[in-house]
Amino acid sequence: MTDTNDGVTAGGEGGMPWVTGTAEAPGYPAAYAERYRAAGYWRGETFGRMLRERATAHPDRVAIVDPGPAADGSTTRRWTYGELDGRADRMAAGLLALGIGKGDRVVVQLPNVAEFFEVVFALFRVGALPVFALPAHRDSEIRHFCAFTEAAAYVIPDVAGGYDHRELATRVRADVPTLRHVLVAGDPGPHTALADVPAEPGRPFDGPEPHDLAFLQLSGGSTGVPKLIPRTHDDYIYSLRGSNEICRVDEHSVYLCALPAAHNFPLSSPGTLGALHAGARVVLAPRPSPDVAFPLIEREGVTITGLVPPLALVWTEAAANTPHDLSSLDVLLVGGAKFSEEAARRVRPALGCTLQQVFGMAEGLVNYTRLDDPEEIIVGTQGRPISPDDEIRVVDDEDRDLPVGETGHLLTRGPYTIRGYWRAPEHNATSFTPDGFYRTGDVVRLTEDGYLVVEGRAKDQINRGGEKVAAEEIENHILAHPSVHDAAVVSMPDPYLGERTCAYVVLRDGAEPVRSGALKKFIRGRGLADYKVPDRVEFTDAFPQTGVGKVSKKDLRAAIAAELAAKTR
Ligand code: AMP
Ligand code: DBH
Repeated sequence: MTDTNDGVTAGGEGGMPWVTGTAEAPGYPAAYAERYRAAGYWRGETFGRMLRERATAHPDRVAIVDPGPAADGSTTRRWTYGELDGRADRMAAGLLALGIGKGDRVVVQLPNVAEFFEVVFALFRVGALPVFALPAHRDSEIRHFCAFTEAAAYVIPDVAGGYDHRELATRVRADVPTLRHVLVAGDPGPHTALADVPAEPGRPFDGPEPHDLAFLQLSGGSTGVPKLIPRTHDDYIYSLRGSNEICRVDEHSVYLCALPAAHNFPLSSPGTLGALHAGARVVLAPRPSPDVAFPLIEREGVTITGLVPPLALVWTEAAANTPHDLSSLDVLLVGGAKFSEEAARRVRPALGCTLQQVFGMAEGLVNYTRLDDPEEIIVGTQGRPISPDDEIRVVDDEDRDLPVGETGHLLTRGPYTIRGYWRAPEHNATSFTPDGFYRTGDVVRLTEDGYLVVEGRAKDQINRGGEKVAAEEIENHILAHPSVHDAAVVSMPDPYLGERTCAYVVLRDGAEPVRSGALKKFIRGRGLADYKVPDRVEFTDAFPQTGVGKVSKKDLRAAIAAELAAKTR
């Protein structure tokens, strides 16, 4: 078999060509693409056409509700499907006039505002690829996304969460020669306002094909720099359709987007794009806290939303004495990190809605508990896959399949799981098996009924309440400090976030001593997302080693866990 994952020139399974691949991202082998089409998963849809169809069928239905800054509803914007479609068309024409077209990459870093959808659907329509940055990202991440993707444009808010993104854009632009445009939702400062992007329709253009890439999503990753995940229109739209069916999202649903809109979970599980696919209504929460979200649920009649476990805990507690009527809420999805069984049991009594656990990944595979599952499955498992054609393997360290019920590494392949990261052939050789299974890095157990229980993680990543931190990325920032000889970042248990980050540091012999606070300040000063700054720094003389002389992170995790336990005793 010549089945490799290194790009379009490689043979697919059985010598078939990769029909959907490009030189930049391995696609699905022809035999699989055929199978996924024949099964009716891939239906030849694109996002641009999807929105047009919804807008034609029901132009006056509300698509997006953006409450704006005022809590009393006075700044609320409501865009109908017709309006969103028209705006996406005008923005698409404007982007083309700026020279942004098919295949170009555009880093989109917007908070939960209506413009996110206007811009993203305009990019979908022309076939330019949004690169979904999170609002928390700073110089280090944004510079990497712009430079690595050779982005033509970067889309930002003016100020969000007290941070001026225009200044960040000015710095990044000076370093990245391909970056021709900075487009700003709001006051543009030295850049271009989205509102000033030329609106007159330009020349006709070829939109993307259903098997073309739609966007690049971010991986939480475990390596020095975040990997980019290439998703096609066809595969992603299938995951939306499947999610809508499982989560019972239809045109009467109202989806509250409480997590950052660009994240894969609120984007697609079933998320804002699922809701728009169903012709439902999307309500954008500027922040996920109960004081913002609960009034929105009441006022807008929200029926479904998704949260990470720490927020689900906060909501569960706040619901006990809220004056707001939350009775419209039917479904609360919880995922992104493991939700403890004990916390899961409290959701229904407190919020009066059905809990749906979701275990997903931007690389593809998404598992849900089903709404009519028995309580024990809902609280005790992380669900089962969307698709009958999601292939699941649980294997030992040598890739040998384990009997059902045993705990091992989760490998997966299927109709909406990527076959490789974007422009990362070397990494792909280890992140995927030769026959195309994605190595998730998750350690799971399969129940007799085919449900997955997440038991742990083999990848070098800390899951900080759903926010993923790649250890190596942070270690590299720490190693940049002149007094540091070596660094190892590990997770430590935390009652609220599940895990936090602890950096073990060995200082150089005879180096200027440095304190924990100063080191954190140094790391923050390198311009990275705040959630990646280590929560704790421990200095040590040497790292414990494994049998083969590698740093034993297992021992470091055990050491910090024991130290924390001793303190709380
Ligand atoms: P990413 O690859 O960055 O999209 O992050 C996906 C990862 O988040 C998964 O591989 C898991 O490690 C983790 N994850 C997502 N949902 C859950 C969940 N419900 N329980 C445990 N881990 C989860
Ligand atoms: O953590 C994730 O990446 C995630 C969680 C739930 C995800 O991508 C998803 C659902 O689609």
